[in-house]
Amino acid sequence: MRIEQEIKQKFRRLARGMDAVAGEDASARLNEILGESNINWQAINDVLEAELSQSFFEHRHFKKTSSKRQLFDFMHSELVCRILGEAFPKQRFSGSGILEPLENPEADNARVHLAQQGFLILPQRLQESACEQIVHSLKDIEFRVKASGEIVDGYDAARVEQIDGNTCWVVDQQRILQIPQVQQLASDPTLLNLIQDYLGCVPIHDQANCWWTINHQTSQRTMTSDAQLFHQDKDFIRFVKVFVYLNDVTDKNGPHTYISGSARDYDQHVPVGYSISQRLDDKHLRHQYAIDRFVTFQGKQGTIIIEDTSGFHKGTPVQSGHRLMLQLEYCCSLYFNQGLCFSYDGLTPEYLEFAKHHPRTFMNYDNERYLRYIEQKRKQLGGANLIKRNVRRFGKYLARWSANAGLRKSA
Ligand SMILES: O=C(O)CCC(=O)C(=O)O
Repeated sequence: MRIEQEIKQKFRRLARGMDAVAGEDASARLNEILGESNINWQAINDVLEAELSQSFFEHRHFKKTSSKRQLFDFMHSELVCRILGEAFPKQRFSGSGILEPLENPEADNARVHLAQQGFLILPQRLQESACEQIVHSLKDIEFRVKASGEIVDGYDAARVEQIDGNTCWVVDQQRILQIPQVQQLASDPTLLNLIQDYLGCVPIHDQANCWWTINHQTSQRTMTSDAQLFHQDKDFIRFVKVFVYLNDVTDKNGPHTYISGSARDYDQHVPVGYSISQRLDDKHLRHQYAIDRFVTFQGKQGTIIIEDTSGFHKGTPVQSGHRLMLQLEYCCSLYFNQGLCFSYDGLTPEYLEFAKHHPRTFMNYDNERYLRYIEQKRKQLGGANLIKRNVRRFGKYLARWSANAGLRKSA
């Protein structure tokens, strides 16, 4: 069977929840989409196959698909989203949210800005009280220092000096999701409608993290591991992150930086032999992009940024103080899934009700899968911490030994 036929068949099976007329219309639009030139049929077929079999929930999915991530250039990810948008009909998100709704023409301007530039600073901020309640909850949530692997018991501004690295992430993202204000934001209709319009299909919630960024080391190694050199994320075929500053962010405490529009044209600006997880230095990108495309986001507590981080972005190393940043992520499909998922445990009745009405948005929530995932993650972190501790000990031993050897030589 020709691959186009296979794609059409799979599409019909995926779209079978639609009524007959809507199904016919969707199939006609699929034909139009597939009529476009330069299509990577195999990539589209693979995604539809994974959507049908839900193989992205299998342990080996990520490994099996990782070599294909380079294939998804912007044109193809947009195309896949259009197909998914036809197969799983979009539904306007409604209800009263935590954010002030956007009225036209502001809403239209926001959509156009996000579509063209790949980022948007929302005109409204998350209220101070909500930010403070989130910050308060972080005090009881474990963080992990990215560079050293050490576990920090909870967020504590007074302990910044003791942390051995530049960036901490939460160990268990479920704990962030359990904060009621985070759930209110993750289900906010204004936010979700903007994201749905950007992706072109129903958004799937896939991350809830927090970046605690500290002033410490500016070695190339730490800046690489801590996302403080320009890079692209390729977590999924198409996805956006939502960043919320939980404290005021100035040029001193690590503002996030983005190259406007680079999600669309990055392929024209990368060096030969570039691979997607590679870090690029500022010098290279300054030769490639006009200065006015580098955007540094300073902002008050509650500032919300929606960003397509498949464009070039980085955190700026902190000079003084620290930065706390909440991060949500939404994707078009769980293809490329690495296993992170959520459970329904500890979520508010309002959020659970919302989830019931939006099954695709919440398809990455599963109590049993979550337990397996977190168990495995704890095992991995335990092993990784042990290795890192031993490497550090050996490093210290080596430093002492060479200092002594130096002394002996000069004596
Ligand atoms: O602002 C930052 O610290 C960097 C964030 C980042 O690189 C990411 O979310 O992928």
